Amino acid sequence: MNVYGTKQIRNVVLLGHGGAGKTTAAEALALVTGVTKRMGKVTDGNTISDYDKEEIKRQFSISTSLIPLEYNGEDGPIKINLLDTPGYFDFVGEVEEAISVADAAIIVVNCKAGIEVGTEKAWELCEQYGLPRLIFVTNMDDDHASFRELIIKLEKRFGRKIAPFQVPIRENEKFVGFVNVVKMKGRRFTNLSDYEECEIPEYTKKNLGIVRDALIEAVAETSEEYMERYFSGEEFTQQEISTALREHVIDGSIVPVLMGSGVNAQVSAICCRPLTSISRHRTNTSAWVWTFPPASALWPSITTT
Ligand SMILES: Nc1nc2c(ncn2[C@@H]2O[C@H](COP(=O)(O)OP(=O)(O)OP(=O)(O)O)[C@@H](O)[C@H]2O)c(=O)[nH]1
Ligand SMILES: [Mg+2]
Repeated sequence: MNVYGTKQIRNVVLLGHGGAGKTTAAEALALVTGVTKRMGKVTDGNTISDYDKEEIKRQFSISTSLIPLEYNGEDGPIKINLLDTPGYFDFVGEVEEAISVADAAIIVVNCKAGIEVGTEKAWELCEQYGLPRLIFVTNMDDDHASFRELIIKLEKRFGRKIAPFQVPIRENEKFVGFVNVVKMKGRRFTNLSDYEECEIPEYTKKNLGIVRDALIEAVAETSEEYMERYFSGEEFTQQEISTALREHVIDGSIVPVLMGSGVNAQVSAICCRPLTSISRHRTNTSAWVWTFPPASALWPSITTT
């Protein structure tokens, strides 16, 4: 077993409404990162996270559980302590405790259910604790789940911080992959979270253009020099885009939205890479100090997936 120093450990909290799909996403992440060889189901009562007798009986999380994942980042292995919290408000104390030790948050939103009270609560807590976060939209396997409608609702509720970094690819109404908006590349799932590169479908291009423009504007806002270059029509390099977006996620001015399906384990490591590249430590009881690894270690998911 690897021994990890403090700088290689990331505490990431999973937040969201009851039944949104946190435990299932955690189970899928455990599978795709090799912690387990089989994927448990909440309904079968055999997930790593909901192991308590009451949780098995009731089929929802009651206490926060920790799922340690090992992940090979660009700068070597890191350990991600995934904290799966309960969504039901009766157990909100568990959520607050988990947030108080977290470096970053993943807010899980069920695409079909949309924004729920628990989503709003999760967002408020992240604001309160100043946590960098991303939104993971799950249930994309549901044929009636509209990602576009959800994005509109998220923007309306949480403002322009909301930045879809992926656009879904559907074939015969089935979710089969996504477009990486930062790299402008198509990805088609092959097995679980694995994927191969594919053409960007024509029908996605209109939405993709809108989303991409918004991201580039965010990059331009990073500095006056960038702003001038943007207005003079100059293109940014891939490295510049990734670095600028990373800075915006860290300072909370951008919240990436990624997608997948928990039950089909189409979660890929993208769920944890961007925000888990950030580590922080407490200097005293009231202040947090953020420390960042080199830029190359950040945003690998966005730049390499
Ligand atoms: N079709 C589909 N079902 C899902 C997906 N993710 C979760 N589910 C189902 O939704 C139900 C709730 O999922 P959980 O993972 O327990 O949700 P949770 O957010 O952990 O819920 P709490 O522990 O109550 O906060 C389960 O029956 C899952 O099988 C998904 O991506 N697609
Ligand atoms: Mg749960």
